[in-house]
Amino acid sequence: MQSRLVVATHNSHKTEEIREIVGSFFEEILDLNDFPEIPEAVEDGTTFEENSAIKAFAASAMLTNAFILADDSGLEVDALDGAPGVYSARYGGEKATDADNRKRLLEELGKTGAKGKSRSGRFRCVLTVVKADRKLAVFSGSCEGILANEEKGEGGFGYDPLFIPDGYCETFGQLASEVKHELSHRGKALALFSDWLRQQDSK
Ligand code: ITT
Repeated sequence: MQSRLVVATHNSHKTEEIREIVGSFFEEILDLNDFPEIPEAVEDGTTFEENSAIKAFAASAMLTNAFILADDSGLEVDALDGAPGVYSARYGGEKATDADNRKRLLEELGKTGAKGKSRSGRFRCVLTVVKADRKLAVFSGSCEGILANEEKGEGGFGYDPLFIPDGYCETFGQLASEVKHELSHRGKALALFSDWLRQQDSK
């Protein structure tokens, strides 16, 4: 197996979660913050699958022969017809912070008047593994839940303080990171990646 994994992301929260879940498979896990010369990929796909592949191949073009994992993820809210979806990172504007995105989400949800279970939604994550410009594997995960009326909890990142996974009363911002990893879109996709890594090792 590879000793180094490069995660094709500038989001260090994602990298940290990936380290926590699959760190034991690699001697080191880097991300694009370690390669400032690599420009930001243009995420102009219309699906998580497309944007995940775009990010993986953009990094691969600059890091010849590196073992690369890209993560494209986001939140779909039923009362908003699936928004923010693939636009989750930019929901609050082109340079939006996580706080801006959460503020816009609460505003848009407020306009719908949706309450309780009608505030259902899900996180989605698509991981793409690329090496030497070849797509080796794609893994997906999703996590169903409902959107809270207000932010709760300081943990996690992004929309976590607003997302209550099914079967729980607390948001991902309140739940321990181990619990989030068991339930989350990324945790599920990374569990499939882990199985794949084990299979590669046994070949
Ligand atoms: P890269 O493109 O550099 O990977 P990004 O943060 O822009 O970083 P995406 O394009 O995949 O990544 O956008 C994901 C959006 O969904 C972003 O707003 C995240 O905050 C949010 N998101 C993804 N996973 C999440 C999680 O586990 N918890 C909360 N929010 C999450």
